[in-house]
Amino acid sequence: MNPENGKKSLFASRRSFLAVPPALFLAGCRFASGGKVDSTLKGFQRFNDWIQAKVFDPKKMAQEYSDEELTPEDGFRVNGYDTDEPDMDIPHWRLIVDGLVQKPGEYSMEEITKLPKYVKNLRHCCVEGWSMIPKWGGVLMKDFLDMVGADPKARYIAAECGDDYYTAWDMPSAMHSQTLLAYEAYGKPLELEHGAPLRVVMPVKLGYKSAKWITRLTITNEKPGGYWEDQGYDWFAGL
Ligand SMILES: Nc1nc2c(c(=O)[nH]1)N[C@H]1C(S)=C(S)[C@@H](COP(=O)(O)O)O[C@H]1N2
Ligand SMILES: [Mo]
Repeated sequence: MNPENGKKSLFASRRSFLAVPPALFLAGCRFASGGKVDSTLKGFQRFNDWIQAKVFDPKKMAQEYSDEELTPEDGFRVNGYDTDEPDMDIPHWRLIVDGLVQKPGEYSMEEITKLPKYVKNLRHCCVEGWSMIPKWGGVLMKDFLDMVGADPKARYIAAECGDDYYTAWDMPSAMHSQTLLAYEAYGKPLELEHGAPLRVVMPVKLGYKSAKWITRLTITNEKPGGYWEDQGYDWFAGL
């Protein structure tokens, strides 16, 4: 693991970003909210989520970049709260889908990659104050949710990951036409450290919503938490 990217730098920057409004140093990223919310302000966070959900425009596109604007592959950063190499058993990997869905079950890569493939150059904005523009390849999360019969009127989707990370999204952001289940980066199979075999890419939100190594999606009406969200980070995290 690169010591630049691990837990240490995350905690170092958590301290500094309380003092600096994220919008000032998230180059190329326009963070819609106020960053870390003090736990005494839970009510404010709920209001903040409600406002962000209200103003979210599912038709508004995140910028897509040309190949010339891509971050060179050697600048494709790795970041994670714990490990960059969780134990994934990729040959036997299945994505578990449950909750408010017509066809709950375990879906293989073979079934997922049958959906239409999209390649998009999208900016990833980390709350720590850096961004990058990788070339992603994968399927639309919307196409997958349609395939499994996820209830489009359900409010949330919770994700679990192979490193015990977890996060969640509002349904409109999950159904957004730029939200990907990515299995490729830079035209090659996703590397383990970037979330293989399957990760989320959600350019309408801060990077901690783009879950790597996903193992389970649960469609629900009860608002789920997240690893960073439960520590006071913005739940909606819209850009
Ligand atoms: N499973 C999992 N997904 C995760 C994280 C994590 O720790 N575990 N970190 C998030 C954060 S904060 C960032 S910035 C990106 C980093 O993705 P990358 O390693 O491909 O740059 O992954 C996000 N998804
Ligand atoms: Mo991040």
